[in-house]
Amino acid sequence: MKRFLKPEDIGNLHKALEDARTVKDNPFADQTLGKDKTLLLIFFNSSLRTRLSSQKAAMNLGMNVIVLDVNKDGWKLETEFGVVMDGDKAEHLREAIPVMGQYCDIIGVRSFAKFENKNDDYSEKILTQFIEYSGRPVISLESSTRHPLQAFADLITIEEYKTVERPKVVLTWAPHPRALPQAVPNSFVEWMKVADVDFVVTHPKGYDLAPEFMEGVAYEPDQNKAFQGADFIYAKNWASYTQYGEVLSQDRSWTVDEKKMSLTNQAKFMHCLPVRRNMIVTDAVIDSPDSIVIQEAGNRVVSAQTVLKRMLQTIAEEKE
Ligand code: SN0
Repeated sequence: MKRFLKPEDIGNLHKALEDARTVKDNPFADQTLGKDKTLLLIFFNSSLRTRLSSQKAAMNLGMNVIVLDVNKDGWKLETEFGVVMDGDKAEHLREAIPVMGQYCDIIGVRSFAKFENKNDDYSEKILTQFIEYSGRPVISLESSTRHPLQAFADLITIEEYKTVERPKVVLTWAPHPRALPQAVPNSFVEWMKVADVDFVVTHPKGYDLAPEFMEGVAYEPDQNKAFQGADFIYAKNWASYTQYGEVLSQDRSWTVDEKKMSLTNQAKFMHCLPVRRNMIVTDAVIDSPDSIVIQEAGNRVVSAQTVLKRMLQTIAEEKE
């Protein structure tokens, strides 16, 4: 495996879930696979889970890890091509990326949507340059349009907690004070589409996700109707795609509360975290025994380790 951005990159999903199970049951079985191999994690944005779980996953595989927070350390980086670099940015990504590639075997990149220009974000301007110029396998640690390590961990969690063969999974928009990216919901939709689940998305008017993600996905405008009989409620805020990057609603009637959860089939509550309590979800719901947000975050190690293991295997095969 040379890159990890979307479900296709991991191949057969049943096999990937089996691998994840193996990794979870015996996390230290592949310590020699990562020996003398280095993972480099580059952050253009904040992180708690992604940074720690990727580090932990790499350590479980015997790897070394280097982390660079671009905003705190290093030179200010220019990302645009063809500009006269007479401002405050000392180095261009075009040199910085291949240099980073010299110091590692696998590279992970976090770079959120900037919301300045829909086309720049949806063409994955930064991530694409890492794929093109690093010379290394690349893992998205949340790019402008996707968060695949999160979605894979979500699927692993759903597999673990489902009580019926084909659970009903609901992705619901929920209010938030700021404009948040569509990466988490886009990836969640993309992974649920290929998973063995009945999947429904619910959101207020104006919050349709990009058509390339929503194609073929069931949409229910009435949140209460969507919740009926659900086995998993996955809450997330995102800013508008059509009115790109705008916050069109902070309607608290969309907050996930006990009344709405009572319409479900005693659904498990999920969220990628960080979560704004009493905006996205009430204290009572997130603190209830049906909330599995911590276990979900725990599975971030499993998803990262399953992906890193595949990449290390590819590197080993190429050496043979
Ligand atoms: C990010 C997002 O994509 O929604 C990361 C989620 C894994 N979330 C935030 O930026 C939350 C920031 C806030 O102010 O609550």
